[in-house]
Amino acid sequence: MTPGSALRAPRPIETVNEFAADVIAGLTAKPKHLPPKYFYDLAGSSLFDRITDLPEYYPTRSELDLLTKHAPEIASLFPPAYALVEFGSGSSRKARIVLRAAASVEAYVPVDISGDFLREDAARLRRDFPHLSIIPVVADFTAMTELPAEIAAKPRAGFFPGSTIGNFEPHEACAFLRRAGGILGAGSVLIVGVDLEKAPDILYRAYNDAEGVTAKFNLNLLARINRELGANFDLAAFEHHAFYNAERYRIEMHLASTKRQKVRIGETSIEFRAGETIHTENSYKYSVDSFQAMARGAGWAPLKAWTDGLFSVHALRMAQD
Ligand code: SAH
Ligand code: AVI
Repeated sequence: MTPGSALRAPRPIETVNEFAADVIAGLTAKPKHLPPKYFYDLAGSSLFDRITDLPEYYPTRSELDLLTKHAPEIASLFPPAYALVEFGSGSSRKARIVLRAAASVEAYVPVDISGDFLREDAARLRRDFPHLSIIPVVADFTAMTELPAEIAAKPRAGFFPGSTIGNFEPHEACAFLRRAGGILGAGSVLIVGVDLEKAPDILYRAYNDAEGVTAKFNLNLLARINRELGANFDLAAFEHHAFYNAERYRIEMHLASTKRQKVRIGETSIEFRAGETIHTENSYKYSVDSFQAMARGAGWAPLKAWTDGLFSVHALRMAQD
């Protein structure tokens, strides 16, 4: 999808075809897997918002506290008359903290793949920040090459909170940081939220909440495939599994088939063994040092890291040409 072009347009047919092609490719592969970006339709983004308020899901609370505490210092790193670009903005709850502290910001560009959710958020932002240009972009941020023309002449600062970077494989995270550097430009500052390695039981609880919201978020992927691709997944025949893989420093989320079964997606039939899983998400955890080493490898100089022992917020600067 071309960045900036699709906000008011109906969902283009290529998007549906790309979704179908990725789903069939992932479910006919061994082991079965699905890309986590497809969690986020309107229902998935709303479920993620509920996750952020769960008592077990510490990352959002930690990051909100760190941003609130350090917002003036963060804002002081940004250039005058700049545009703030957020990758994977969701409800923009964290951007609001930065935008309130940033006297010289002129435009906010939330980029998200979840178009309906982004549209609703943009309307609220326009009401709450009437002096700012709000320029939402519906796009896959891993494929973005440019920013909207309206901010072409402005200096940019980047914002990538939520530890969304943890949902990439480490080599993809490095490639994303490089791409973001190209989009934001030489000398720009990027603020990134990164979840930290910690005791496995804290991580386990964060992805296995007592209320079952994370399970609903995971299962919504199958519900979305039913809704949009006319599949016949029986949601009651799949279970949410999440566990910490200590060797790879990541939480893994899977959907496990409770029995031997066949599922139809259009013309394609997919067979499941009892206990077979679909790997739906990784959420990598870093140390401050391991994240900074990766950022350096992608051309970013670490300026500062703020942590509360659970979560980290990093300020990075792109090298000058
Ligand atoms: N920044 C918010 C939301 C994080 S959830 C916060 O910190 O709370 C991750 C967000 O990234 C979701 O809103 C999701 O829709 C978006 N997202 C995930 N993969 C994406 C992709 N490939 N391209 C664009 N947005 C993506
Ligand atoms: C968006 N992302 C960083 C979340 C995470 O923690 O990996 C998504 C999530 N998955 C389950 N709970 C939250």
